[in-house]
Amino acid sequence: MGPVQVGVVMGSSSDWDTMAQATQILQQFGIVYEARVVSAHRMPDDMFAYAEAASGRGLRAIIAGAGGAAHLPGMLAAKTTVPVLGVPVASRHLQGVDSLHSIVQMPKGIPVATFAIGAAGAANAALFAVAMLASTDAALRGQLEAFRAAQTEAARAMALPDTG
Ligand code: RP5
Repeated sequence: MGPVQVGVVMGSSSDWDTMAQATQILQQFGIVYEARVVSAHRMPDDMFAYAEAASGRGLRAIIAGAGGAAHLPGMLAAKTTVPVLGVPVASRHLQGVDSLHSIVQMPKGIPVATFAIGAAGAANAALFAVAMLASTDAALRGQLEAFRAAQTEAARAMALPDTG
């Protein structure tokens, strides 16, 4: 196994069910990743240390998921030039709209690529990271094309109930 290419971080273990959708995709494509809890408000020093070390450790992307006042992706992005892909996790009271707005509304100058709320966003963030890595890896690009082709075939094979 080579060096870690993608970091998957989240604000709490309660985000794991959502963020596991990202790690499953990375596993499927054979990407070397790590998954960690790095809470922005409960462990801010650890969060900054993680971001500051990311480039030197060779990380090519950081997928960061958080819910509520979801400042984790933006604060990571403030401390590293490694691309940060933000995943809004569904929250208890506002169903993740708060998370989405917290992540997507970055002021000009520090970008966070923001994905859909919840499981689809986590999976798509991982697929986006795969696409980024595939831009310099022909074998991985082939894997991504095969994934898309299989998805197309599955959609073509979809059957609907007989409605007469
Ligand atoms: C955020 O607060 C986490 O990302 C999580 O989505 C949310 C709730 O965390 P817990 O109270 O479940 O630990 O920091």
